[in-house]
Amino acid sequence: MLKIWGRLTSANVQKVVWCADELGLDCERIDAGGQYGLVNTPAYRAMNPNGLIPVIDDGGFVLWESNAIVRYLAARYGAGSLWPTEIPVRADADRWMDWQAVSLNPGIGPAFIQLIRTTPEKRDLGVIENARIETEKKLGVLNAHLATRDYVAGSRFTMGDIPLGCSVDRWFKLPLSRESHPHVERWYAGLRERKGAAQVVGMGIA
Ligand SMILES: N[C@@H](CCC(=O)N[C@@H](CS)C(=O)NCC(=O)O)C(=O)O
Repeated sequence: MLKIWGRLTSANVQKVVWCADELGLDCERIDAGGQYGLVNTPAYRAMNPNGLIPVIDDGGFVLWESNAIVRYLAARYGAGSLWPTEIPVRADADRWMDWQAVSLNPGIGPAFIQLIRTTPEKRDLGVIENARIETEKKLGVLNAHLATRDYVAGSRFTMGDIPLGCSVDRWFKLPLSRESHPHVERWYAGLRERKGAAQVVGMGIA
């Protein structure tokens, strides 16, 4: 059975839980990180020396780094579905996974920390505004891409939609004013209907 370590309030853990659900995998999730601790124990550090969540153990194969985990599960259990077999389609899905981590998340992350994890008197409004401006620019790029396709890698849902879906879900739940990105909104509304997304969508922001 697949084991997943990490609290469900983490968007990075949500990616893995959503992916496992899409693939119909039998799995056990163990709360770790945040108020659950565990990440500084020697046993956990032996699995992930960074002391971060998520981590998986799939029949003795241990892996950390959320997008790498999504890729691994898709490749191993989802060839032809989450893992496109056409190489250009797979490269497209891959590209949007990298973009989520290196372009989109650096804007959403600071906005989340300031608005959700920082008390009002300690909030830095300049950080929030910069994060908002950067994220709106990035969502404009995604919006233009989704104007001509149903999902990030084309006409079918793939692994590429999962990390972005978690990031956009988080962005839409943040208490701040947002610009309209109709194609992103249409795509996100479709993702919300998926059974695999239920735990992510149903999660409050904390
Ligand atoms: N790049 C890593 C980032 C992992 C990460 O930063 N995880 C956060 C939660 S989103 C964490 O472990 N925070 C410490 C904690 O929850 O105790 C990944 O995508 O897996």
